[in-house]
Amino acid sequence: MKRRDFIIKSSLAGMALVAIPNIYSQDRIITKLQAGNPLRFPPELQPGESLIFNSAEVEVWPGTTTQILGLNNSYPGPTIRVQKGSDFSVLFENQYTEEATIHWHGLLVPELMDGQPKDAVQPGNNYTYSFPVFQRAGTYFYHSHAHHLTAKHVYMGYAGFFIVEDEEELQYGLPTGAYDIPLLIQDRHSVYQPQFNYSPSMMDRMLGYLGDVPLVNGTPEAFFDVQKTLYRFRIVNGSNARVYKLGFSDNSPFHIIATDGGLKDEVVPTSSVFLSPGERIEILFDFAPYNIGNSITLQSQTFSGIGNQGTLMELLRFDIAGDLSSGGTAPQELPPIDYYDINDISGTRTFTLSQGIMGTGMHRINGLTYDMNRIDEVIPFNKLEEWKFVNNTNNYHPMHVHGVLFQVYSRNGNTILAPNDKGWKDTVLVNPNETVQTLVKFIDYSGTYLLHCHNLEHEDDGMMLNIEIDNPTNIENEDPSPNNFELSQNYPNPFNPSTTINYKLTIAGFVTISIFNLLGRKIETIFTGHKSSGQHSIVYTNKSLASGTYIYELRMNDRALRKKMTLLK
Ligand SMILES: [Cu+2]
Repeated sequence: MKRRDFIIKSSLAGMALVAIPNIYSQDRIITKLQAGNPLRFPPELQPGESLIFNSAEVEVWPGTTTQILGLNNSYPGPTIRVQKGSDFSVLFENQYTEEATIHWHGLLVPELMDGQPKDAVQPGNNYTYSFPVFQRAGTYFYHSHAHHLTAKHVYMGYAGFFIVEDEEELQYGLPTGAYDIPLLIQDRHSVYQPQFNYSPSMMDRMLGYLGDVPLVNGTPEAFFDVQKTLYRFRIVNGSNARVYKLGFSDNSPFHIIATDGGLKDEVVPTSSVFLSPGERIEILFDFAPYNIGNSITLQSQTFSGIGNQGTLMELLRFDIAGDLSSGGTAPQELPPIDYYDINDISGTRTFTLSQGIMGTGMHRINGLTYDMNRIDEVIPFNKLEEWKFVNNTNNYHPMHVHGVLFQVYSRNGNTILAPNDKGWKDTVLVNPNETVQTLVKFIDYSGTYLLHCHNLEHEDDGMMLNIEIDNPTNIENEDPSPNNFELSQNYPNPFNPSTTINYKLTIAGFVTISIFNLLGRKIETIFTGHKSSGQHSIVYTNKSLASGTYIYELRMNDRALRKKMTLLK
Protein backbone atom coordinates (compact mmCIF):
# COMPACT_ATOMS: atom_id res chain seq x y z
CA MET A 1 0.00 0.00 0.00
CA LYS A 2 2.86 2.33 0.76
CA ARG A 3 4.27 1.79 -2.67
CA ARG A 4 0.98 2.73 -4.29
CA ASP A 5 0.66 5.85 -2.14
CA PHE A 6 4.12 6.81 -3.27
CA ILE A 7 3.18 6.36 -6.90
CA ILE A 8 0.14 8.54 -6.49
CA LYS A 9 2.13 11.23 -4.70
CA SER A 10 4.85 11.31 -7.28
CA SER A 11 2.30 11.56 -10.05
CA LEU A 12 0.58 14.43 -8.27
CA ALA A 13 3.84 16.31 -8.14
CA GLY A 14 4.22 16.09 -11.88
CA MET A 15 0.62 16.59 -12.86
CA ALA A 16 -0.46 19.22 -15.31
CA LEU A 17 -3.97 19.74 -13.96
CA VAL A 18 -3.77 23.14 -12.33
CA ALA A 19 -7.48 23.75 -11.78
CA ILE A 20 -7.95 21.22 -8.99
CA PRO A 21 -7.62 23.43 -5.87
CA ASN A 22 -10.55 25.64 -6.92
CA ILE A 23 -12.74 22.76 -7.92
CA TYR A 24 -12.47 21.17 -4.52
CA SER A 25 -12.69 24.27 -2.39
CA GLN A 26 -16.26 23.24 -1.57
CA ASP A 27 -15.27 19.85 -0.19
CA ARG A 28 -18.07 18.50 1.90
CA ILE A 29 -17.40 17.12 5.33
CA ILE A 30 -18.32 13.46 5.70
CA THR A 31 -21.05 13.20 8.29
CA LYS A 32 -20.17 10.99 11.20
CA LEU A 33 -22.55 8.09 11.68
CA GLN A 34 -25.31 8.81 14.18
CA ALA A 35 -27.92 6.29 15.13
CA GLY A 36 -28.25 5.56 11.43
CA ASN A 37 -30.41 3.23 9.41
CA PRO A 38 -30.47 -0.55 9.48
CA LEU A 39 -28.63 -2.06 6.52
CA ARG A 40 -31.07 -2.90 3.74
CA PHE A 41 -31.11 -5.92 1.49
CA PRO A 42 -32.73 -5.92 -1.93
CA PRO A 43 -35.37 -8.60 -2.61
CA GLU A 44 -34.25 -11.79 -4.35
CA LEU A 45 -35.43 -12.27 -7.91
CA GLN A 46 -38.02 -15.06 -7.94
CA PRO A 47 -38.18 -17.75 -10.63
CA GLY A 48 -40.26 -16.52 -13.56
CA GLU A 49 -40.14 -12.91 -12.40
CA SER A 50 -39.27 -10.30 -15.03
CA LEU A 51 -36.84 -7.42 -14.65
CA ILE A 52 -38.63 -4.18 -15.47
CA PHE A 53 -36.68 -0.99 -16.09
CA ASN A 54 -38.49 2.18 -15.11
CA SER A 55 -38.32 5.18 -12.85
CA ALA A 56 -39.68 4.76 -9.36
CA GLU A 57 -39.81 6.50 -6.03
CA VAL A 58 -38.11 4.78 -3.13
CA GLU A 59 -37.25 5.76 0.41
CA VAL A 60 -33.48 6.09 0.69
CA TRP A 61 -33.32 8.74 3.43
CA PRO A 62 -36.08 8.16 6.01
CA GLY A 63 -39.17 10.26 5.48
CA THR A 64 -38.21 11.37 1.98
CA THR A 65 -38.55 9.92 -1.49
CA THR A 66 -35.82 9.53 -4.05
CA GLN A 67 -36.55 9.22 -7.75
CA ILE A 68 -34.55 6.29 -9.07
CA LEU A 69 -34.02 4.63 -12.43
CA GLY A 70 -33.81 0.96 -11.82
CA LEU A 71 -35.28 -2.51 -11.94
CA ASN A 72 -38.53 -3.62 -10.31
CA ASN A 73 -38.91 -0.41 -8.27
CA SER A 74 -35.97 -1.51 -6.18
CA TYR A 75 -32.67 0.12 -5.32
CA PRO A 76 -30.41 -1.80 -5.46
CA GLY A 77 -32.09 -4.03 -8.03
CA PRO A 78 -33.27 -7.52 -7.07
CA THR A 79 -30.51 -9.90 -6.03
CA ILE A 80 -30.07 -12.79 -8.44
CA ARG A 81 -28.79 -16.06 -6.99
CA VAL A 82 -28.06 -19.01 -9.27
CA GLN A 83 -26.41 -22.38 -9.02
CA LYS A 84 -23.43 -23.11 -11.22
CA GLY A 85 -24.49 -25.50 -13.93
CA SER A 86 -27.97 -24.05 -14.29
CA ASP A 87 -29.43 -22.13 -17.19
CA PHE A 88 -30.38 -18.57 -16.29
CA SER A 89 -33.16 -16.80 -18.15
CA VAL A 90 -35.04 -13.59 -17.47
CA LEU A 91 -37.38 -11.36 -19.44
CA PHE A 92 -36.20 -7.74 -19.47
CA GLU A 93 -38.90 -5.16 -20.06
CA ASN A 94 -37.88 -1.60 -20.83
CA GLN A 95 -40.79 0.55 -19.68
CA TYR A 96 -38.73 3.74 -19.41
CA THR A 97 -38.17 6.42 -22.04
CA GLU A 98 -34.46 5.66 -22.57
CA GLU A 99 -32.79 2.66 -24.09
CA ALA A 100 -31.11 0.29 -21.66
CA THR A 101 -29.43 -3.09 -21.35
CA ILE A 102 -28.49 -5.50 -18.61
CA HIS A 103 -24.78 -6.19 -18.57
CA TRP A 104 -23.89 -9.22 -16.45
CA HIS A 105 -20.59 -7.98 -15.07
CA GLY A 106 -18.05 -10.77 -14.70
CA LEU A 107 -20.32 -13.43 -16.15
CA LEU A 108 -19.19 -15.39 -19.18
CA VAL A 109 -22.12 -15.14 -21.57
CA PRO A 110 -22.69 -15.18 -25.34
CA GLU A 111 -22.21 -11.86 -27.12
CA LEU A 112 -25.91 -11.20 -27.62
CA MET A 113 -26.58 -11.81 -23.92
CA ASP A 114 -23.79 -9.47 -22.79
CA GLY A 115 -25.94 -6.33 -22.70
CA GLN A 116 -23.61 -4.18 -24.79
CA PRO A 117 -24.50 -0.67 -25.98
CA LYS A 118 -24.93 -1.96 -29.54
CA ASP A 119 -27.64 -4.35 -28.33
CA ALA A 120 -29.68 -1.85 -26.34
CA VAL A 121 -33.33 -2.61 -25.71
CA GLN A 122 -35.40 0.32 -26.93
CA PRO A 123 -38.15 1.95 -24.84
CA GLY A 124 -41.28 -0.20 -24.87
CA ASN A 125 -39.39 -3.30 -26.01
CA ASN A 126 -38.58 -6.58 -24.25
CA TYR A 127 -35.61 -8.90 -24.47
CA THR A 128 -34.94 -12.30 -22.97
CA TYR A 129 -31.50 -12.68 -21.49
CA SER A 130 -30.65 -16.35 -21.32
CA PHE A 131 -27.34 -18.13 -20.75
CA PRO A 132 -25.83 -21.14 -19.04
CA VAL A 133 -23.97 -20.37 -15.83
CA PHE A 134 -20.89 -22.55 -15.90
CA GLN A 135 -18.29 -20.42 -14.22
CA ARG A 136 -16.90 -20.46 -10.70
CA ALA A 137 -19.06 -19.51 -7.78
CA GLY A 138 -18.55 -15.88 -6.88
CA THR A 139 -19.92 -12.41 -6.41
CA TYR A 140 -20.85 -10.84 -9.71
CA PHE A 141 -23.24 -7.98 -10.43
CA TYR A 142 -25.35 -6.43 -13.13
CA HIS A 143 -25.94 -2.91 -14.36
CA SER A 144 -27.12 -0.95 -17.38
CA HIS A 145 -24.61 -0.50 -20.22
CA ALA A 146 -26.49 1.79 -22.60
CA HIS A 147 -24.56 4.09 -24.92
CA HIS A 148 -23.68 7.34 -23.12
CA LEU A 149 -26.21 6.42 -20.42
CA THR A 150 -24.37 3.87 -18.30
CA ALA A 151 -23.09 6.37 -15.75
CA LYS A 152 -26.48 8.04 -15.36
CA HIS A 153 -28.40 4.78 -15.06
CA VAL A 154 -26.02 3.25 -12.53
CA TYR A 155 -25.88 6.46 -10.51
CA MET A 156 -29.67 6.61 -10.42
CA GLY A 157 -29.95 3.12 -9.03
CA TYR A 158 -29.58 0.54 -11.78
CA ALA A 159 -27.29 -2.12 -10.27
CA GLY A 160 -27.71 -5.33 -8.33
CA PHE A 161 -25.99 -8.49 -7.12
CA PHE A 162 -25.62 -11.63 -9.21
CA ILE A 163 -24.36 -14.39 -6.94
CA VAL A 164 -23.23 -17.72 -8.33
CA GLU A 165 -23.13 -20.63 -5.88
CA ASP A 166 -21.82 -24.15 -6.30
CA GLU A 167 -21.44 -27.36 -4.32
CA GLU A 168 -17.67 -27.22 -4.33
CA GLU A 169 -17.69 -24.04 -2.27
CA LEU A 170 -19.64 -25.71 0.54
CA GLN A 171 -16.72 -27.92 1.51
CA TYR A 172 -14.69 -24.95 2.75
CA GLY A 173 -16.94 -24.32 5.73
CA LEU A 174 -17.44 -20.62 5.05
CA PRO A 175 -20.17 -18.71 6.88
CA THR A 176 -23.52 -19.03 5.11
CA GLY A 177 -27.07 -17.71 5.27
CA ALA A 178 -27.47 -14.81 7.67
CA TYR A 179 -23.69 -14.68 8.01
CA ASP A 180 -22.98 -14.32 4.27
CA ILE A 181 -23.62 -10.67 3.54
CA PRO A 182 -23.49 -8.90 0.16
CA LEU A 183 -22.53 -5.22 0.33
CA LEU A 184 -22.93 -2.85 -2.62
CA ILE A 185 -20.97 0.34 -2.01
CA GLN A 186 -21.88 3.50 -3.88
CA ASP A 187 -21.47 7.23 -3.29
CA ARG A 188 -23.97 10.01 -3.84
CA HIS A 189 -23.93 13.81 -3.68
CA SER A 190 -25.30 15.29 -0.45
CA VAL A 191 -25.93 18.60 -2.17
CA TYR A 192 -28.84 17.04 -4.09
CA GLN A 193 -30.12 14.88 -1.24
CA PRO A 194 -32.62 13.21 -1.30
CA GLN A 195 -32.35 13.09 -5.10
CA PHE A 196 -29.83 11.18 -7.18
CA ASN A 197 -29.27 14.02 -9.66
CA TYR A 198 -26.82 12.98 -12.31
CA SER A 199 -25.38 16.30 -13.41
CA PRO A 200 -21.62 16.02 -13.76
CA SER A 201 -19.63 19.17 -14.41
CA MET A 202 -16.86 19.19 -16.98
CA MET A 203 -14.41 18.45 -14.17
CA ASP A 204 -16.60 15.56 -12.99
CA ARG A 205 -16.49 14.15 -16.50
CA MET A 206 -12.74 14.46 -16.34
CA LEU A 207 -12.18 12.85 -12.94
CA GLY A 208 -15.40 10.96 -12.35
CA TYR A 209 -18.61 11.85 -10.54
CA LEU A 210 -17.50 11.53 -6.92
CA GLY A 211 -20.17 11.73 -4.24
CA ASP A 212 -19.55 12.51 -0.60
CA VAL A 213 -22.28 10.31 0.95
CA PRO A 214 -21.67 6.57 0.95
CA LEU A 215 -24.62 4.24 0.58
CA VAL A 216 -24.33 0.53 1.35
CA ASN A 217 -27.07 -1.52 -0.29
CA GLY A 218 -28.78 1.82 -0.80
CA THR A 219 -28.63 2.62 2.93
CA PRO A 220 -27.22 5.93 4.13
CA GLU A 221 -25.54 5.95 7.56
CA ALA A 222 -25.96 2.20 7.62
CA PHE A 223 -25.60 -0.04 10.64
CA PHE A 224 -25.87 -3.80 10.90
CA ASP A 225 -26.38 -5.88 14.05
CA VAL A 226 -23.90 -8.72 14.17
CA GLN A 227 -23.15 -11.70 16.38
CA LYS A 228 -19.77 -12.38 18.01
CA THR A 229 -18.79 -14.73 15.21
CA LEU A 230 -17.22 -15.05 11.77
CA TYR A 231 -18.94 -13.39 8.80
CA ARG A 232 -18.43 -13.50 5.06
CA PHE A 233 -18.84 -10.15 3.31
CA ARG A 234 -19.14 -9.96 -0.48
CA ILE A 235 -18.23 -6.39 -1.36
CA VAL A 236 -19.08 -4.83 -4.73
CA ASN A 237 -17.81 -1.38 -5.67
CA GLY A 238 -20.80 -0.13 -7.67
CA SER A 239 -19.69 3.50 -7.59
CA ASN A 240 -19.29 5.48 -10.77
CA ALA A 241 -15.73 6.56 -10.05
CA ARG A 242 -14.76 6.27 -6.40
CA VAL A 243 -11.88 4.04 -5.31
CA TYR A 244 -12.22 2.77 -1.74
CA LYS A 245 -9.48 1.76 0.64
CA LEU A 246 -11.46 -0.65 2.77
CA GLY A 247 -10.51 -1.22 6.38
CA PHE A 248 -11.98 -1.30 9.85
CA SER A 249 -12.07 1.66 12.22
CA ASP A 250 -9.77 -0.10 14.72
CA ASN A 251 -7.48 -1.37 11.94
CA SER A 252 -8.38 -4.96 12.81
CA PRO A 253 -7.09 -7.51 10.33
CA PHE A 254 -9.50 -9.35 8.09
CA HIS A 255 -9.07 -12.16 5.59
CA ILE A 256 -9.45 -11.86 1.83
CA ILE A 257 -10.94 -15.04 0.38
CA ALA A 258 -12.15 -14.08 -3.10
CA THR A 259 -11.59 -11.69 -5.97
CA ASP A 260 -13.81 -10.80 -8.96
CA GLY A 261 -13.93 -14.39 -10.27
CA GLY A 262 -14.58 -16.27 -7.04
CA LEU A 263 -12.47 -17.91 -4.36
CA LYS A 264 -8.76 -17.28 -4.17
CA ASP A 265 -6.36 -20.19 -3.70
CA GLU A 266 -5.37 -18.93 -0.26
CA VAL A 267 -6.79 -16.99 2.65
CA VAL A 268 -4.84 -13.76 2.95
CA PRO A 269 -4.80 -11.58 6.06
CA THR A 270 -4.61 -7.82 5.62
CA SER A 271 -5.82 -4.68 7.34
CA SER A 272 -6.82 -2.71 4.25
CA VAL A 273 -7.54 -3.29 0.59
CA PHE A 274 -8.21 -1.06 -2.42
CA LEU A 275 -11.41 -1.66 -4.38
CA SER A 276 -12.04 0.28 -7.58
CA PRO A 277 -15.33 0.61 -9.51
CA GLY A 278 -16.45 -2.72 -10.96
CA GLU A 279 -14.21 -4.80 -8.68
CA ARG A 280 -15.44 -7.23 -6.04
CA ILE A 281 -13.76 -8.72 -3.06
CA GLU A 282 -14.89 -11.16 -0.42
CA ILE A 283 -13.60 -11.02 3.11
CA LEU A 284 -14.01 -12.93 6.36
CA PHE A 285 -14.24 -10.90 9.54
CA ASP A 286 -14.51 -12.25 13.07
CA PHE A 287 -16.49 -10.21 15.60
CA ALA A 288 -15.73 -12.69 18.42
CA PRO A 289 -13.11 -10.45 20.12
CA TYR A 290 -15.66 -7.64 20.63
CA ASN A 291 -18.06 -7.22 23.51
CA ILE A 292 -21.79 -6.99 23.06
CA GLY A 293 -22.62 -3.30 22.85
CA ASN A 294 -19.37 -2.49 21.02
CA SER A 295 -19.35 -1.03 17.54
CA ILE A 296 -16.79 -1.16 14.78
CA THR A 297 -17.04 0.54 11.43
CA LEU A 298 -16.11 -0.48 7.93
CA GLN A 299 -14.46 2.57 6.44
CA SER A 300 -12.88 3.84 3.34
CA GLN A 301 -9.60 5.06 4.78
CA THR A 302 -7.69 8.10 3.67
CA PHE A 303 -5.12 7.83 0.93
CA SER A 304 -3.34 10.31 -1.28
CA GLY A 305 -5.77 10.33 -4.15
CA ILE A 306 -6.45 12.52 -7.10
CA GLY A 307 -8.95 15.31 -6.56
CA ASN A 308 -11.64 14.19 -4.13
CA GLN A 309 -10.50 10.55 -4.01
CA GLY A 310 -9.02 9.17 -0.82
CA THR A 311 -11.40 10.91 1.62
CA LEU A 312 -12.24 9.15 4.87
CA MET A 313 -15.74 7.66 4.66
CA GLU A 314 -17.71 5.75 7.26
CA LEU A 315 -19.40 3.03 5.22
CA LEU A 316 -21.11 0.63 7.59
CA ARG A 317 -21.21 0.40 11.38
CA PHE A 318 -21.37 -3.05 12.91
CA ASP A 319 -23.11 -3.16 16.29
CA ILE A 320 -22.19 -6.30 18.23
CA ALA A 321 -25.59 -7.49 19.39
CA GLY A 322 -25.33 -11.15 20.39
CA ASP A 323 -23.15 -14.20 20.66
CA LEU A 324 -24.70 -16.69 18.27
CA SER A 325 -22.26 -18.66 16.11
CA SER A 326 -22.23 -18.73 12.33
CA GLY A 327 -20.50 -22.10 12.47
CA GLY A 328 -18.23 -20.83 9.72
CA THR A 329 -14.49 -21.06 9.80
CA ALA A 330 -11.60 -19.44 7.97
CA PRO A 331 -10.43 -22.37 5.85
CA GLN A 332 -6.83 -23.51 5.86
CA GLU A 333 -7.04 -24.16 2.13
CA LEU A 334 -9.00 -22.86 -0.79
CA PRO A 335 -9.35 -24.43 -4.25
CA PRO A 336 -6.16 -24.28 -6.32
CA ILE A 337 -5.91 -21.83 -9.21
CA ASP A 338 -3.92 -22.71 -12.28
CA TYR A 339 -1.82 -19.62 -12.83
CA TYR A 340 -0.93 -18.83 -16.40
CA ASP A 341 2.74 -19.00 -17.32
CA ILE A 342 3.97 -15.86 -19.04
CA ASN A 343 6.30 -18.05 -21.10
CA ASP A 344 3.20 -19.52 -22.79
CA ILE A 345 1.99 -16.25 -24.33
CA SER A 346 1.31 -16.21 -28.05
CA GLY A 347 1.50 -12.42 -28.27
CA THR A 348 1.42 -9.09 -26.49
CA ARG A 349 -1.09 -6.27 -26.76
CA THR A 350 -0.57 -2.84 -25.28
CA PHE A 351 -3.45 -0.59 -24.31
CA THR A 352 -2.28 2.94 -23.67
CA LEU A 353 -4.65 5.00 -21.55
CA SER A 354 -4.53 8.69 -22.27
CA GLN A 355 -6.29 11.83 -21.24
CA GLY A 356 -6.57 14.82 -23.50
CA ILE A 357 -7.79 18.31 -22.90
CA MET A 358 -11.32 18.75 -21.62
CA GLY A 359 -14.05 18.09 -24.12
CA THR A 360 -15.73 15.12 -25.65
CA GLY A 361 -13.49 12.11 -26.07
CA MET A 362 -10.84 13.26 -23.65
CA HIS A 363 -10.32 9.73 -22.32
CA ARG A 364 -8.90 7.33 -24.86
CA ILE A 365 -7.45 3.86 -25.28
CA ASN A 366 -4.69 3.71 -27.89
CA GLY A 367 -5.83 7.14 -29.06
CA LEU A 368 -9.33 5.86 -29.83
CA THR A 369 -12.78 6.56 -28.48
CA TYR A 370 -15.60 4.05 -28.67
CA ASP A 371 -17.27 3.42 -32.00
CA MET A 372 -19.77 0.59 -31.77
CA ASN A 373 -19.41 -0.10 -35.50
CA ARG A 374 -15.63 -0.43 -35.44
CA ILE A 375 -13.69 -3.53 -34.36
CA ASP A 376 -10.51 -2.42 -32.64
CA GLU A 377 -8.75 -5.67 -31.82
CA VAL A 378 -9.12 -9.20 -33.13
CA ILE A 379 -8.23 -11.67 -30.40
CA PRO A 380 -7.46 -15.33 -31.09
CA PHE A 381 -9.65 -17.87 -29.33
CA ASN A 382 -7.99 -20.05 -26.70
CA LYS A 383 -4.56 -18.40 -26.98
CA LEU A 384 -2.85 -16.90 -23.97
CA GLU A 385 -1.89 -13.27 -24.46
CA GLU A 386 -0.12 -10.65 -22.43
CA TRP A 387 -2.14 -7.44 -22.20
CA LYS A 388 -0.33 -4.38 -20.92
CA PHE A 389 -2.33 -1.44 -19.62
CA VAL A 390 -0.16 1.66 -19.70
CA ASN A 391 -1.68 4.54 -17.77
CA ASN A 392 -0.19 7.82 -18.97
CA THR A 393 -2.65 9.88 -16.99
CA ASN A 394 -2.95 11.27 -13.49
CA ASN A 395 -6.20 9.44 -12.85
CA TYR A 396 -7.32 5.95 -11.89
CA HIS A 397 -8.58 3.68 -14.63
CA PRO A 398 -10.20 0.44 -13.47
CA MET A 399 -9.97 -1.56 -16.70
CA HIS A 400 -12.71 -4.11 -17.32
CA VAL A 401 -12.83 -6.80 -20.00
CA HIS A 402 -16.04 -8.54 -21.01
CA GLY A 403 -16.21 -12.23 -21.91
CA VAL A 404 -13.20 -13.39 -19.91
CA LEU A 405 -11.68 -13.81 -16.50
CA PHE A 406 -8.00 -12.91 -16.55
CA GLN A 407 -5.00 -12.82 -14.23
CA VAL A 408 -2.81 -9.92 -13.15
CA TYR A 409 0.89 -10.58 -13.69
CA SER A 410 2.69 -7.44 -12.53
CA ARG A 411 2.42 -3.78 -11.56
CA ASN A 412 5.24 -1.60 -12.84
CA GLY A 413 7.23 -4.80 -13.26
CA ASN A 414 6.64 -6.00 -9.72
CA THR A 415 5.31 -9.56 -9.87
CA ILE A 416 4.70 -9.81 -6.12
CA LEU A 417 0.99 -9.17 -6.20
CA ALA A 418 -1.34 -7.64 -3.65
CA PRO A 419 -3.97 -10.14 -2.46
CA ASN A 420 -6.75 -8.45 -4.42
CA ASP A 421 -4.72 -8.76 -7.63
CA LYS A 422 -3.94 -12.44 -7.22
CA GLY A 423 -6.78 -14.66 -8.42
CA TRP A 424 -9.36 -14.44 -11.20
CA LYS A 425 -10.16 -10.89 -12.28
CA ASP A 426 -12.42 -9.08 -14.72
CA THR A 427 -11.50 -5.57 -13.61
CA VAL A 428 -8.07 -4.32 -12.63
CA LEU A 429 -7.24 -0.91 -11.19
CA VAL A 430 -4.51 0.80 -13.20
CA ASN A 431 -3.11 3.55 -10.99
CA PRO A 432 -1.80 6.88 -12.29
CA ASN A 433 1.36 6.47 -14.34
CA GLU A 434 1.36 2.72 -13.77
CA THR A 435 1.74 -0.18 -16.17
CA VAL A 436 -0.20 -3.31 -15.30
CA GLN A 437 0.62 -6.57 -17.06
CA THR A 438 -2.19 -9.10 -17.31
CA LEU A 439 -2.51 -12.57 -18.82
CA VAL A 440 -5.68 -13.10 -20.82
CA LYS A 441 -7.17 -16.11 -22.58
CA PHE A 442 -10.65 -16.26 -24.09
CA ILE A 443 -11.91 -19.83 -23.80
CA ASP A 444 -15.69 -19.53 -23.73
CA TYR A 445 -17.25 -17.54 -26.56
CA SER A 446 -16.22 -15.85 -29.74
CA GLY A 447 -17.87 -12.64 -30.94
CA THR A 448 -17.69 -8.95 -30.13
CA TYR A 449 -16.95 -7.99 -26.55
CA LEU A 450 -15.78 -4.83 -24.80
CA LEU A 451 -12.69 -3.52 -23.11
CA HIS A 452 -13.30 -0.34 -21.16
CA CYS A 453 -12.59 1.81 -18.18
CA HIS A 454 -15.09 1.20 -15.36
CA ASN A 455 -14.89 4.81 -14.25
CA LEU A 456 -18.34 5.29 -15.76
CA GLU A 457 -17.75 8.91 -16.71
CA HIS A 458 -14.67 7.81 -18.61
CA GLU A 459 -16.57 4.95 -20.23
CA ASP A 460 -19.43 7.15 -21.39
CA ASP A 461 -16.84 9.60 -22.67
CA GLY A 462 -15.62 6.86 -24.99
CA MET A 463 -12.87 5.08 -23.07
CA MET A 464 -13.96 1.75 -24.54
CA LEU A 465 -12.97 -0.52 -27.42
CA ASN A 466 -14.67 -3.32 -29.33
CA ILE A 467 -12.67 -6.53 -29.21
CA GLU A 468 -13.57 -9.36 -31.55
CA ILE A 469 -12.84 -12.84 -30.23
CA ASP A 470 -11.98 -14.99 -33.22
CA ASN A 471 -13.84 -18.14 -34.16
CA PRO A 472 -12.70 -21.31 -32.41
CA THR A 473 -12.46 -23.24 -35.69
CA ASN A 474 -8.79 -23.87 -35.11
CA ILE A 475 -9.18 -25.50 -31.76
CA GLU A 476 -9.91 -29.03 -32.89
CA ASN A 477 -8.04 -31.50 -30.72
CA GLU A 478 -6.31 -28.77 -28.81
CA ASP A 479 -5.76 -29.74 -25.25
CA PRO A 480 -5.42 -26.92 -22.73
CA SER A 481 -5.52 -29.28 -19.76
CA PRO A 482 -4.55 -32.87 -20.35
CA ASN A 483 -4.27 -33.69 -16.66
CA ASN A 484 -7.75 -34.51 -15.45
CA PHE A 485 -9.89 -35.63 -18.35
CA GLU A 486 -9.96 -36.97 -21.88
CA LEU A 487 -12.50 -36.50 -24.63
CA SER A 488 -12.89 -39.08 -27.40
CA GLN A 489 -14.08 -38.59 -30.96
CA ASN A 490 -17.84 -39.10 -31.18
CA TYR A 491 -19.15 -42.26 -32.87
CA PRO A 492 -20.65 -42.55 -35.38
CA ASN A 493 -19.32 -39.47 -37.13
CA PRO A 494 -20.82 -38.11 -39.36
CA PHE A 495 -24.11 -38.83 -37.62
CA ASN A 496 -27.87 -38.49 -37.95
CA PRO A 497 -29.67 -38.10 -35.68
CA SER A 498 -27.70 -39.65 -32.75
CA THR A 499 -24.09 -40.06 -31.80
CA THR A 500 -22.21 -41.18 -28.70
CA ILE A 501 -19.58 -39.05 -26.97
CA ASN A 502 -17.19 -40.91 -24.69
CA TYR A 503 -15.06 -39.22 -22.07
CA LYS A 504 -12.87 -40.21 -19.18
CA LEU A 505 -12.24 -38.44 -15.90
CA THR A 506 -9.20 -39.17 -13.77
CA ILE A 507 -10.76 -37.28 -10.87
CA ALA A 508 -14.39 -36.77 -9.91
CA GLY A 509 -15.79 -33.36 -10.70
CA PHE A 510 -18.53 -31.12 -11.98
CA VAL A 511 -18.88 -31.62 -15.71
CA THR A 512 -20.68 -29.65 -18.41
CA ILE A 513 -21.05 -30.90 -21.97
CA SER A 514 -22.18 -28.39 -24.56
CA ILE A 515 -22.63 -28.07 -28.30
CA PHE A 516 -21.32 -25.00 -30.17
CA ASN A 517 -21.54 -23.92 -33.77
CA LEU A 518 -18.39 -22.92 -35.64
CA LEU A 519 -18.96 -19.28 -34.71
CA GLY A 520 -18.42 -20.26 -31.13
CA ARG A 521 -22.01 -19.71 -30.14
CA LYS A 522 -23.30 -22.20 -27.65
CA ILE A 523 -26.29 -24.07 -29.04
CA GLU A 524 -27.19 -26.17 -26.06
CA THR A 525 -25.88 -27.75 -22.92
CA ILE A 526 -26.56 -31.48 -23.07
CA PHE A 527 -25.28 -32.46 -19.64
CA THR A 528 -24.33 -30.71 -16.48
CA GLY A 529 -23.67 -32.38 -13.13
CA HIS A 530 -21.26 -34.22 -10.91
CA LYS A 531 -19.47 -37.27 -12.32
CA SER A 532 -17.26 -39.82 -10.62
CA SER A 533 -13.84 -40.66 -12.00
CA GLY A 534 -13.77 -43.24 -14.76
CA GLN A 535 -15.17 -43.80 -18.23
CA HIS A 536 -18.47 -42.14 -19.17
CA SER A 537 -20.57 -41.69 -22.26
CA ILE A 538 -23.49 -39.59 -23.37
CA VAL A 539 -25.74 -39.99 -26.39
CA TYR A 540 -26.42 -36.77 -28.27
CA THR A 541 -29.52 -36.70 -30.41
CA ASN A 542 -29.92 -33.78 -32.73
CA LYS A 543 -33.35 -32.20 -32.83
CA SER A 544 -33.23 -29.21 -35.09
CA LEU A 545 -29.76 -28.40 -36.37
CA ALA A 546 -28.94 -28.11 -40.06
CA SER A 547 -26.31 -30.33 -41.62
CA GLY A 548 -22.84 -29.09 -40.88
CA THR A 549 -19.88 -29.19 -38.54
CA TYR A 550 -20.35 -28.51 -34.84
CA ILE A 551 -18.11 -28.49 -31.80
CA TYR A 552 -18.77 -30.47 -28.67
CA GLU A 553 -17.12 -29.38 -25.49
CA LEU A 554 -16.37 -31.16 -22.24
CA ARG A 555 -15.83 -28.67 -19.44
CA MET A 556 -14.59 -29.42 -15.94
CA ASN A 557 -13.84 -26.59 -13.51
CA ASP A 558 -11.97 -23.93 -15.49
CA ARG A 559 -10.85 -26.18 -18.31
CA ALA A 560 -12.44 -27.47 -21.46
CA LEU A 561 -11.71 -29.88 -24.29
CA ARG A 562 -13.41 -29.55 -27.64
CA LYS A 563 -13.76 -31.68 -30.74
CA LYS A 564 -15.58 -31.33 -34.03
CA MET A 565 -18.44 -33.52 -35.20
CA THR A 566 -20.44 -33.52 -38.38
CA LEU A 567 -24.18 -33.80 -38.76
CA LEU A 568 -25.20 -35.18 -42.16
CA LYS A 569 -28.92 -35.18 -42.84
CU1 LIG B 1 -10.80 5.66 -16.74
